[in-house]
Amino acid sequence: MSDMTISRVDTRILDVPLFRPHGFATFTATAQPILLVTVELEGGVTGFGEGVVPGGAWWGGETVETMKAIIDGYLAPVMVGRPVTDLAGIVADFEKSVANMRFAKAACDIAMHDAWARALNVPMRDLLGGRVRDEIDCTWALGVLPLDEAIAEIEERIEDYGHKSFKLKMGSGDPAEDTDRIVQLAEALDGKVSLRMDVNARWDRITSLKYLPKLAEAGLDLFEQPTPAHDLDTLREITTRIGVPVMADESVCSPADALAVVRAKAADVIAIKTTKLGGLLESKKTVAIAETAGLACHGATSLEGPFGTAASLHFAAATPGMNYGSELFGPMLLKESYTTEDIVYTDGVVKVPEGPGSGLEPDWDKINHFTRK
Ligand code: MUC
Ligand code: MG
Repeated sequence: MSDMTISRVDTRILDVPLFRPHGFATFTATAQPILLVTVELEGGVTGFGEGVVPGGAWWGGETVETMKAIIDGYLAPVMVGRPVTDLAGIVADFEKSVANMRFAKAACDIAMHDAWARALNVPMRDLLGGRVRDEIDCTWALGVLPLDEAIAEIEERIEDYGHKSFKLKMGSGDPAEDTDRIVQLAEALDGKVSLRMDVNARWDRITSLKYLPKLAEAGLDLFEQPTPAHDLDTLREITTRIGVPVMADESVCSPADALAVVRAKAADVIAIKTTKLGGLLESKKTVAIAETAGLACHGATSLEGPFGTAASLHFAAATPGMNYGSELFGPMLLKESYTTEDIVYTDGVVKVPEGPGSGLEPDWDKINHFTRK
């Protein structure tokens, strides 16, 4: 077995254009900044991780710039010189140097998992418990779009990729107009596909109680984080009063947050993002809590590129509790990718890449092209 000692940790910021703008409640992304983290082992193997937030600081406060500073200055020194087989010990030791900053820690955790799996010449999922599934349903998300553009995009995605469910971003405009737009979209699609909404915690209680029933009546089958993350009482009220399953996203950024949601009976589904949760080890703990309490888990995205998306796919491939599909479409939103092979999306599912580690290899010409100067 090649020398497993971590010899070097590098970080570089990539600015990767999207094929169309992606409108969130308070921000519209036209490019995706991605912090590419590489972990090199003495034996010559390199693992890849991505530090990614959806578009920028608006979602959770971290950015590629903060992640780069935290990794370069504080997390890399904990890693370099130690065997990658110390992974759990290294991740535990991160807490001695850096509080919070889970997106940055996730990039390191994932790059170390990738390096270790590549050194063993096994797929990443073998380090995560072994095979449960080879593919998972993939929802497509529409940014905030006018009705005609939304219908056209949905029809195109059904035709090209067989998506059976769509997530609709809301929250940027007047709630009445926003709701009316989505109701009209649901009427136009007439139950042909599953429709969900995500307002990124930007509605208050009274707005949610006024407009979510209209979306329930229109047939939406999942409400993602309608109200602020900390307010579990309101999330529970929405969950119990309206009847449509509620998915907690911003409310769950750690295993402890998942336990709080379980105790508060605040949601039916948890959005599992290996980024916001601080990596694959922390995600395993989070799913264990949710699954034990009977909550469903959804393979969610922070719009990662290929390496981050592949890591989440391997996680879902090895975790039975990931039973509510996924939205692991990130690479499809990018105008171009930066690996030699693309992740396969077909017939409404996304397939777990095969091969050592994440199953993907870097295209260094593309990476250098996207690297921020
Ligand atoms: C989020 O909050 O869900 C995931 C897909 C999308 O369109 O937004 C991201 C972040
Ligand atoms: Mg969300």
